[in-house]
Amino acid sequence: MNANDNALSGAMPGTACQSCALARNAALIKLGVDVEGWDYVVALAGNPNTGKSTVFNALTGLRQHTGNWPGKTVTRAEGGFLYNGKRFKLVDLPGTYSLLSTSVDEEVARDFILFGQPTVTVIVADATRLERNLNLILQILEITDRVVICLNLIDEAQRHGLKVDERALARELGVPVVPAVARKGEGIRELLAAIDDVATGAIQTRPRRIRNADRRVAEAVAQLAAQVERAFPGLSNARWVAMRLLEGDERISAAVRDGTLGELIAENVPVAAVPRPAEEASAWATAR
Ligand SMILES: Nc1nc2c(ncn2[C@@H]2O[C@H](COP(=O)(O)OP(=O)(O)O)[C@@H](O)[C@H]2O)c(=O)[nH]1
Ligand SMILES: [Mg+2]
Repeated sequence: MNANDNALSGAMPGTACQSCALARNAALIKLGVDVEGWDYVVALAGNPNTGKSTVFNALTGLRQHTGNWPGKTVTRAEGGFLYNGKRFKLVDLPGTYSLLSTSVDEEVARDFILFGQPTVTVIVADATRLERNLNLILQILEITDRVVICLNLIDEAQRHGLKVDERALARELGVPVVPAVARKGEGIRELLAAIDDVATGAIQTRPRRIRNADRRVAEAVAQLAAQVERAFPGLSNARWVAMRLLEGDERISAAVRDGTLGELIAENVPVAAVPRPAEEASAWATAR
């Protein structure tokens, strides 16, 4: 399947905001990510056992290293790949079922997507357990609109007589969906193309966001979101922030109070922020 084959076409190049790029870099450095030498940062998220590590290895080959998240005993794998002449840094997030910060793993994953502002977040989903995986997918779509879904374990789904209509799913979720059998390398090429298209803005996503069923909750969220937006103009996920504030989320409340929430203001189109020496290219895997 072609990654563009999903009713999400229509390039809309925008302008890079240098101060946004600097703020994002500062946030990434705080999260322990070396910002030298990349054009784009890609986060890899997903439920445990969906083939995340397999996808990571297929994308980065041997160009990877592991360490810990700053101040946490949670391990992190990082790697890089070269695609279409651009350097992508790939950061593996802990496998989680949700992003509600009820465990260190969930907190690490959420903070990275929220504060690290990866250019693209790839969610590896298990095609045999789509319903369960949709929980995390929808939560991530509330935070960021730059998402690609890797619908993995298609071979297992077939073995169980399951067929997922990935085009309908892409339409419903508003982001590209790439079917894959990561263990055999199937779909990796299409995944790379989709990541590149979302990173450059060649594909504009329209993420599905859940509306509150209860009118009073919806009104409270809308009111608070408007205030959040006034305080932090340009914030792309004010609604999500408003919902966390209503829940009494300590970390988000603190970020609003001390102004670090301003770091979340997204650029229109992520563009290379840090120039790097040409010889560094040799340190990156060349993706197929
Ligand atoms: N059948 C099948 N198995 C896969 C596929 N991708 C990964 N696996 C297997 O699923 C298991 C979990 O994969 P892993 O990458 O460790 O998952 P993670 O926990 O999400 O990082 C491993 O045994 C993989 O070899 C796939 O597309 N098809
Ligand atoms: Mg893993």
